[in-house]
Amino acid sequence: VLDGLRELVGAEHVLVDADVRAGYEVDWTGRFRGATPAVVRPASVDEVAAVVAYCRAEGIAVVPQGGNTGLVGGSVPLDGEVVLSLRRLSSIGPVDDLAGQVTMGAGVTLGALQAAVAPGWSAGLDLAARDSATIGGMVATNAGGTSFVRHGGMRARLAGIEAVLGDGSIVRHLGGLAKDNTGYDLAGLLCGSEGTLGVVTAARLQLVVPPRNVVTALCAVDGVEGALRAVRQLRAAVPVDAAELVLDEGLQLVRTHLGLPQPVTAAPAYLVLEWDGAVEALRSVEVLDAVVAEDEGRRQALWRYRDAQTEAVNAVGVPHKFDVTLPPPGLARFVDEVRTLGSGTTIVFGHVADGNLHVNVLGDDDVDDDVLRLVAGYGGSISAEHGIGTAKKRWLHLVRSEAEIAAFRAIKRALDPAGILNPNVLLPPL
Ligand code: FAD
Ligand code: LAC
Ligand code: ZN
Repeated sequence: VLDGLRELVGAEHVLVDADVRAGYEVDWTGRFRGATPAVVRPASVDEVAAVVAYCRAEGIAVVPQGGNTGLVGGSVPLDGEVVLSLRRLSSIGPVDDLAGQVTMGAGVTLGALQAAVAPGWSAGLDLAARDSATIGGMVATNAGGTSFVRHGGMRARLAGIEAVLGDGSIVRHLGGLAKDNTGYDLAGLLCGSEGTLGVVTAARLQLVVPPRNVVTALCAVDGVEGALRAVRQLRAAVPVDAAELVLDEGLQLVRTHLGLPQPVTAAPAYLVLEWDGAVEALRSVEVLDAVVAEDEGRRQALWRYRDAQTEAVNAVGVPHKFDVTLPPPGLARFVDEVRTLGSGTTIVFGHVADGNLHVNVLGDDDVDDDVLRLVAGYGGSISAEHGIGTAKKRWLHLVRSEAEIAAFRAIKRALDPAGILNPNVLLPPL
C-alpha cells in the first residue's frame, strides 16, 4: 500500500519515519494522540484525487489535515488512518480587485492570505492560530474567530470551492458569481463537514473592505452582563469589528504565562473591543476603565491578553475544551453555573457578541457530560465554531434530532460511499 501511495505523490512525500509522523499524530492541545502508518503530502488536486481513489479501492481510511490546530480531535489519526496533509497546496492566486475575491489552495495559512490581500483588501476572518491554521481546515470546520461579529464566519466568506469527494471525483465551482442559484450549495455543505464528505483542495473567498481607522480598547467591566451592555452600546455608535470577553482568572493566567503587566484596573471581566471609527465612540459605552490604542504595536499588545488565552490554558495542563453558544439572555447565568461544575479549574473566555464562550476545564476529565447537558438545557449549541470532531460526537444527539442525524448519514453515504473520509469524526457510531 505504501508503494502505491509513493507512486502517486513521490516517495519523499509519503512520510513514514516515526519522528516525522509524530507531529501529525497528536492534536494541538495534546489531548488526542493516535498513530498513522503514513502521512501523505500531495501537491495538486489531481494527486489528492488519485490518493483518495486509491484509498477507496484499498479500503483505507483517511484523515485530512491542514495546520492541525483544530481543538476537537478531528485532525489526528486516532484509529490508524492515513493522514492526508494538504499543506503543500499553498499557492494564492491574484486578487480579483473588482470582485474583491481571491482563489487559493487549501494549504494556505490564514496569515499568508491576510498578508497577500493587504492593504487593499482584508480577509474578513481572524483567529489566534492564523499562522498555522489553513484555509482548507477553516472551511472544513466553518471557522468563526474574532471578526465573526462583523463579517460572519468562513461560510459567509466562501464564494466557491474545489474538493475531492470520497469516491475520488473532483467537484469544482470557483467562478465566484455573487448570485448563482443553480442547485445544491456544495460549498456551503462541505463547509463545516470536518473532512467527512470531501477533501477541500481550493477555495475562493469574498474579501472585505479594510476598516479605515481601527481602534482597539481593553476595557474593565463588572461582569458578563456589563460586557454585553457595553457591546450593545458600542454597536449603536460604530461598526464593531471585534468584541471579546476575558474573565479575570483568564487575564491573570495570561499575565503569568507571558509576564505581562496588569493592563487596566483589575475587574471581574474585561472586553477587547475593536471598531472602525473615532476613539470618542467609547464615550457612549459604560465601562469601569479602559486603555485605547490606535497604532499597530499597541493594538497588538492589547490583543495579547485575549489571543494568548488558549496557549496560556495549555501551558497549565491538558484541558477539556467546550466551545459553546448560548442565547445571550442566559449567558451571564450560564457562566456562573458552569464554573460550579466538576472539580477542576474553569477558565471562560470568548466571542461574547456571538453568544460564543470557550469553556476550558483543567484537572477534571469527567466533566464533559455535565457541561454539554447544561448547554443543551439553555437551548445552546455544543459547538459554536470548532466542530464536533471525535471529542463531542457522543453528545451530538443533545442538539440534533434523530431525523437530522439520519439526514447527515444519508449525505455521508452519498458523497463518501465507502466511508473512508474521517470515519471517526462527527457522526456517532450506529
Ligand atoms: P486541522 O486542525 O488540520 O483540521 C481540522 C478539521 O478539518 C479536521 O476534522 C480535519 O480532518 C479537517 N480538515 C483539515 N483540512 C481539510 C481539508 N483541506 N479538507 C477537508 N477537511 C480538512 N477556531 C475558530 O473557529 N475560531 C477561533 O477563534 C479559533 N482560535 C484558535 C486559537 C488557537 C490558539 C488555536 C490553537 C485554535 C483556534 N481555533 C479557532 C481552532 C482552529 O484553528 C480552527 O478549527 C481551524 O479552522 C483549523 O484549521 P487547521 O488547518 O489547523 O485544520
Ligand atoms: C479562540 C479559540 C479557542 O477563540 O477559538 O481563541
Ligand atoms: Zn474562538
